[in-house]
Amino acid sequence: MSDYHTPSNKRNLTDQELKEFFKKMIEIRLFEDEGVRLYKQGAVGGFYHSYKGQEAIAVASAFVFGQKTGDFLQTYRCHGLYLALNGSPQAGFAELLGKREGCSGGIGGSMHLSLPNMPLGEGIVCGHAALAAGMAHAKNHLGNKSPQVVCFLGDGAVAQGLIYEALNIAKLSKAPAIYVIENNRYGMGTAVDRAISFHPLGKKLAQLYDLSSYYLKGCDLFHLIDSFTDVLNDSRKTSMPIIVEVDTYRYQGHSISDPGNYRDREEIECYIKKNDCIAIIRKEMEQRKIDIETCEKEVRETIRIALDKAMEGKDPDEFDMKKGVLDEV
Ligand SMILES: Cc1ncc(C[n+]2csc(CCOP(=O)(O)OP(=O)(O)O)c2C)c(N)n1
Repeated sequence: MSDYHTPSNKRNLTDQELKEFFKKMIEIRLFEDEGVRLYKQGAVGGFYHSYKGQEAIAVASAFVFGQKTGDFLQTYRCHGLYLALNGSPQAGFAELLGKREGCSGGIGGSMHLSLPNMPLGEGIVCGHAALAAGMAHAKNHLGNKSPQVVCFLGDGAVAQGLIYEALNIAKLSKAPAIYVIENNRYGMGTAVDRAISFHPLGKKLAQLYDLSSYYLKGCDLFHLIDSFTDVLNDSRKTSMPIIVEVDTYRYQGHSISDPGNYRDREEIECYIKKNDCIAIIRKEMEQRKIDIETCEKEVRETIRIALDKAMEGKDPDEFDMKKGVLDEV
């Protein structure tokens, strides 16, 4: 589609910045590859939702909205944002493996990686949309407008009633939350066109509440960085909720046990061939003659060491398991 947002400025990334972004995107992809491998071996309990294909969105938003200063809420598809926010790959793997050294103490698992500024991977579709409104409202109330509240949702959230309640209250209370809808074209096995009666999702939702909206190209890190910068400036200027819809695609099934019978292999391959976010940044690096091989080697080593160390972790004991559940503990 050609109606993506046109950024007002183009940021010139340095070679060093480009390298760091590339490495982070590769880190997410390799993490997912290893995670899926562990899941298929039976080493990871619960469900596993891969972020493969969507890496540029997490990396660009962490960079623009503040890796350390923003507050982020994400769905169960949370591994990419966790790593983009500089979550340790070792603590991430340990969490997948249910080890007490995991980022959520080994009791959250794949769907619930967490960091101080990413308190959850939300399992309830759209469950955190109202939390984001509340968090943004609280910041207003406390006179602390600097940390940005960013709430990631899937396209499936737009079919949930809660999004309407959350946006209504966010608008009424002038809560400057940024809602980022990662439209990866499917909610489980249902294509978004079959699940939601209006399009474009972000624009129509925003019209309902008279809010700003942006439609972004999810495979293009450069476009995302420049566009998210416009979103951030808009949020600071208006101090109102904003809706961002990002056009993206998930490469793997909804979860790893999804056989994917609702789409052809050809559709996936065709998207990857034209729009892979890592291939796009790689091309720019090639043009600038940046040493891609060394970057990849370094990330592979980081992932290997992180996984080896995570495997050595301990299982949570009874005390760990009850923490936060029973008052007396
Ligand atoms: C309130 C609620 N309804 C249904 C489910 C079951 N469910 C889990 S994931 C999912 C699909 C969500 O798709 P989407 O929001 O597009 O996110 P994606 O998985 O594509 O990232 C559904 C229906 C749920 N977890 N919560």
